[in-house]
Amino acid sequence: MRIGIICHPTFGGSGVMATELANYLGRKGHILHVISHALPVRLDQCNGNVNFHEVIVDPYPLFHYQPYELALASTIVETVRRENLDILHVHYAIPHAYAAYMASQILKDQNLNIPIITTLHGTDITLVGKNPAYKPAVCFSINHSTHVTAVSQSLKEQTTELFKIQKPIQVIPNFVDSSQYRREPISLRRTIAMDSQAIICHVSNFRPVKRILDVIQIFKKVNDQRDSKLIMVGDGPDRVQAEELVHDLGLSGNVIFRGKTYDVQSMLGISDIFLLPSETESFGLSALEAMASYVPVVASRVGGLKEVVDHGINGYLEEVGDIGAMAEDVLRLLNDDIKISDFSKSSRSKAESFSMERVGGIYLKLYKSIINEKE
Ligand code: GMT
Repeated sequence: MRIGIICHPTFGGSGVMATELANYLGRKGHILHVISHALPVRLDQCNGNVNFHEVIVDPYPLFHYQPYELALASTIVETVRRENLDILHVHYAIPHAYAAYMASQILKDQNLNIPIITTLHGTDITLVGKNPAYKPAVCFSINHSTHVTAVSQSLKEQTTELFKIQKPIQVIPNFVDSSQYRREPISLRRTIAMDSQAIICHVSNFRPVKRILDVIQIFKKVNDQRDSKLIMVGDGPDRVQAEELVHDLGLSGNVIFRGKTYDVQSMLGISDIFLLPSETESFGLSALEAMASYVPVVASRVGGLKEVVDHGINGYLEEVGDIGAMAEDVLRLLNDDIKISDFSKSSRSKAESFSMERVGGIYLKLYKSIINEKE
């Protein structure tokens, strides 16, 4: 098959999923054309079947906002025509579903019919999409997609609550390639922490929805009881506030801000516990990646996290903002070698149930059935 994938190129989960899917399908022998405004961080450029098209928006002084959707729609039209694509898969509704719809109308005018699958990832619905400034256009473009998928049952339910959706929404969860995740040798761990110290990790885009100040407060409570290290991976608007809090709580020697990284596997591979106390989380891909690295997760009981983490088996889920309960969960695990080892093994086996082979296969089946229907 010849597949177009449209995504955000950033470290966020939707871009990571889209890119990993493209890499996987390329390895399976399909031809992939990934369209975005920059090279996606995890795209496998060594794979000859995976191609990248950059959307170029020439700045023009008349425009207060540069018309990205227009440039994207035009790039989609050109790519579908030139590369003879069978199907488009857009990740994250805003602005991709809208631009893909426009492209499909332009192509229809040229007697070309291109089906569109829209995958909803979370904030495109729960935060950005429900904003009245975008809602009608988001709702319209979801309803005009050929097929709609959501990354969790929870996101499917939220979407039908927030929007008048006339299309059935198929739940296809995110996946992880567990072969890329492992425990790292002790020598790497020793570059961060002493053997007596636990390593706690958080990975996100440091937006308010991630509640990274809760991460610091939870860590403070843990560290008061047990000398530990916290690795903060990622970057974003709340970083400065978090660094100030670390300083004010006297934790500067124990908290490391690593910034954005291409090698999240190594950070997770030396960690003991992963913290994700988010306000909302449609799935929690970073939690799944931690679990693939044998790292139990302590998180909030929200959205799709309930479909990823099994409370009391491979992690703990608490109410949003309950930093006391989350700190107790972390300490319960750190103070019980047998429990943490059981949770760690169970985390890995849960992650394996979200395998790339299984979920990638579901997407392939979906593409085939849509393309066959079209013909
Ligand atoms: O979490 C973010 O702010 C990034 C966002 C994205 O678009 O990359 O993540 C969303 O999509 C991920 C991939 O499907 C999910 O794992 C995240 O849970 C979801 N984020 C939220 O719902 C807050």
